[in-house]
Amino acid sequence: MAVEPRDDDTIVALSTPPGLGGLAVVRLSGSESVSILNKLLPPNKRISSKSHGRALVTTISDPSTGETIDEVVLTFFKAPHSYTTEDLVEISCHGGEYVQGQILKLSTAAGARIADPGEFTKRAFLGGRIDLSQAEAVADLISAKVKSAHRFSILQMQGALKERTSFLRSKIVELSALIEAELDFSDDEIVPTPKEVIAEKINQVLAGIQLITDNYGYGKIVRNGAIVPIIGKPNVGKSSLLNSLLAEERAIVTETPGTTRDSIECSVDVDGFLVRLIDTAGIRNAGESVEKLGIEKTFEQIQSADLILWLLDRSSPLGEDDLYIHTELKNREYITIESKSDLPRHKSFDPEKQNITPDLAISNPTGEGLHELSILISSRLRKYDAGEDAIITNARQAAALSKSEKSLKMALESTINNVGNEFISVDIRDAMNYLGEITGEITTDDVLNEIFGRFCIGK
Ligand SMILES: Nc1nc2c(ncn2[C@@H]2O[C@H](COP(=O)(O)OP(=O)(O)OP(=O)(O)O)[C@@H](O)[C@H]2O)c(=O)[nH]1
Ligand SMILES: [Mg+2]
Repeated sequence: MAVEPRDDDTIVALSTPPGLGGLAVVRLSGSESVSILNKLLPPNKRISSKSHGRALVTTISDPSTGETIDEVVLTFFKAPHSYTTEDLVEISCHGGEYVQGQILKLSTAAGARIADPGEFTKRAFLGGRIDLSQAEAVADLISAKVKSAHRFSILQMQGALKERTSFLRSKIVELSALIEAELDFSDDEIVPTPKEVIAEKINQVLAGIQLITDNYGYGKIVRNGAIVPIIGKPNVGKSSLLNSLLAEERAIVTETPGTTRDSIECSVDVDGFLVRLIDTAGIRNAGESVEKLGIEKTFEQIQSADLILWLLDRSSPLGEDDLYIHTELKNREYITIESKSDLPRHKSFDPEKQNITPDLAISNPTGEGLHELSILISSRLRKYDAGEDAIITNARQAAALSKSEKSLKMALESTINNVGNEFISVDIRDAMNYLGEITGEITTDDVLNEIFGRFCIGK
């Protein structure tokens, strides 16, 4: 019969990737972790409460046969001073599949249960060591590939978002106390707070929320990567630029205009940002149906881009297709690039005459301007940063903030319109609870399962 997992079981899992490696780490966490592990250790080398924070070199054996499985290093962290807030042991063993498998098998035979994905971090949350935004940051830190993603996951793991939302929530709690006090007492017993004062306090919290929300766009760029299509008329060198930035021959390059029909997306680290470069079909007012479909897709990509790289071929005349693209770029963030700078400027290549000012010139064969382009891309992406450390990086956090903002706006409107305090107080309470969703003060099992289910096993 399957045993229902409980939060107070002692759990075990491999915390390093499965497969071969020099070393592997198996973690055990829970009140029984020491007694379980001691069953596998020689009597003179067992863990006691004095072993906290110390490394112990010992052997692990199969208690039923006495066979030595491995020589290991154990590190013991006594509750509550551990990652999970429970008694926790990290077993550094040799990184062979058999050894890892045997240690897991012997631990479960001795009473541990194999951990669910993210269960160690879930226990850190349930034990009150970290809040939900910090738990999410652990997952972000593990998946961070570039500097900017790493920086924000570290800030969030250290509690930047938690502190900011807790501060805003405390302001709402004060507000709620003010309003509810008036509900409990008559006007003779308490001097009512003027509605202007209440409105001002609501506005202050709204401004705080706005500051964090403003940075969501940047948070998405940092976490999921910036969407950066390379566009231009056919043959300007878009696919060549993609290849240059990736430093590999990823897209097909030919001298025939209209080579790229379907877009290709590749992720690359550009000066610390994860950039999702998209090579697109060249835009021209011609071509047969397949090419036309490709061009339609390019226009969609222009609309959803965080930043566009627009190429102009300096070795050919500036044409109607270029001018048409320019009109499509209105109100979009883009960098204008003069391509093929190793070739002479065509005498009819005159962007300045059309009020187009190239930001820089590049050449794929010589590499001229490519480093400058990387720097320019990162500095343009940094413009999205509202300078806020408490940045939200996922839709769950954004939704909670937006619900809180909506409730506060309703409370503000009611305050201005002299609607009774009992109505205002309901909206204020809602706003408070929605903010609590970010840190996990208010949460459901479903939300927790959804968040921790996305972690890998052993984290
Ligand atoms: N001299 C020179 N030639 C280049 C440069 N970049 C690309 N080319 C050449 O220009 C031609 C077109 O390059 P592609 O990269 O395929 O251009 P594209 O914009 O992707 O073209 P389509 O996919 O047809 O829209 C090829 O013959 C390339 O070798 C450059 O910087 N200098
Ligand atoms: Mg191409």
